Amino acid sequence: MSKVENIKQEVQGRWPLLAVMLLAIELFFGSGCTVPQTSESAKPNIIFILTDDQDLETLAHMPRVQALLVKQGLTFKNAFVTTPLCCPSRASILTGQYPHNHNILSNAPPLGGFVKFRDLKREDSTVATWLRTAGYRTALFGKYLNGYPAADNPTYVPPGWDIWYGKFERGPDIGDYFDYKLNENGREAAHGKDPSDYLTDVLVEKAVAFIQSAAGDRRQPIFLYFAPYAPHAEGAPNGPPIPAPRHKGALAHMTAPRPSSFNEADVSDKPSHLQGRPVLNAKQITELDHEYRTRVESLLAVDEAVERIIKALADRGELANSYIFFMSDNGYLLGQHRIPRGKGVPYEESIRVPLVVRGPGIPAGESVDYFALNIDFAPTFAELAGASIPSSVDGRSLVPLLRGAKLPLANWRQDFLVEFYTPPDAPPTNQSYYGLRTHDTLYVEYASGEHELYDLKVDLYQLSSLHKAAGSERMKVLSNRLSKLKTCAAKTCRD
Ligand SMILES: [Ca+2]
Ligand SMILES: [Ca+2]
Repeated sequence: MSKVENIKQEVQGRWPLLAVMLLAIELFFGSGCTVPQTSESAKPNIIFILTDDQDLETLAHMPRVQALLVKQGLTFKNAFVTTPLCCPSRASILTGQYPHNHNILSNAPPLGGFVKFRDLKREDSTVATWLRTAGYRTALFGKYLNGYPAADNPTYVPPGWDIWYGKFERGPDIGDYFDYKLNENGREAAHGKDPSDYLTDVLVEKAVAFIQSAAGDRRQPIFLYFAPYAPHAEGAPNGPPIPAPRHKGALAHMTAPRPSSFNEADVSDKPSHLQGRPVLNAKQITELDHEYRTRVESLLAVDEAVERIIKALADRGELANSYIFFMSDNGYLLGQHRIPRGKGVPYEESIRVPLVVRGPGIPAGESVDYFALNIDFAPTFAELAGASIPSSVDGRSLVPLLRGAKLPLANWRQDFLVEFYTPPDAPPTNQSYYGLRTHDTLYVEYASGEHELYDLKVDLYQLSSLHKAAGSERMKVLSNRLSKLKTCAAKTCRD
């Protein structure tokens, strides 16, 4: 039985009322419903829903996203981030550039973080400024960049945003799901512990109000950037995420997936910083199962938020003229390759993300194999908005792909760069690397001089690195291509 069928049965068994409701949602929002017409020349609304640290597998546990986006839209089966870490990935989403070009290499100074992004003047040219110039009303709800805001200017609103609900970085007194602060359009607002303060719910409340006030104005299309924290771990050191009180314990029986890479038996093929990892013990496995449950439970509020956003668009007669994108800023591991939790590594669970798109002209319930990357969103949104795409952009607009598998796979990009930079004071759990991902290969060069090479046709779970057996000729071909990509800029990244 597929995972989705599992969920369906689970939902039907556990919450019969929810099952009936989901059917009603499908019928209401499905292709058969009549949607009020908008003028054909009106620019489309662009809705971008960005979760935090959501790995691909967990998407199956979001029944509304399945009904309203997956069944009604196009799934990119090969969606990846070029750096599996929050701040570099989000900077890539905003600029359409690889980290080696926008220079936000990690989450905190000196390698990265919000203040560096601001001080490098990257905010003067982001997808928000481009779309605003193209006539859009732009709004952000939730997480912007790690380290936001600067202590000396907590009510700062970056250029390009008309409406701003930016969440403060967590701190000793600032949480991620409760007891947090938002910059609400230039006013610092503290939210407490009441169930009604739950971050995802507060953000969607604001987002729906924005749709109700703005999207009814046919003269001005909207760009809505909705970025809840779920399912990111809460606080340091890596506490599990906090579900909405109504969802706490809803999935008490769930355990983390156990792919063949779970607690990898032999890690002698791995680079030295991973070889030293002990086999996970029973206590660690109990903890990661708990974290998995709370991750999925925390996503249930996001699932509901997606439905509320879509309903708000439908109520305003704007759904048929709206593109809705759903993705995550990076993936996540729970026990694979003996890594108890986290991201950053170049393996599939870390770099692969969910990506679903619905909107005008997009086929319902289809999927495609093209590589789609986080650097592609800025040029995609610019093209949809009729904005000009700056020549600095490394990514490619996904618009030619949105009509399904019409373009031969060979006419699209065949590989991409994965880059990761370790802060000087980081624990020795990972190290800087450059990786080359093709449709059937992952090749990695570490700062230590070590290598990895996986043949994904036969080793999807990356259990046996072939770097020693591959032969110098093959390694050289891969290394040459990687050298080109790691210094590419704009056109040379896109070609
Ligand atoms: Ca993240
Ligand atoms: Ca192995």
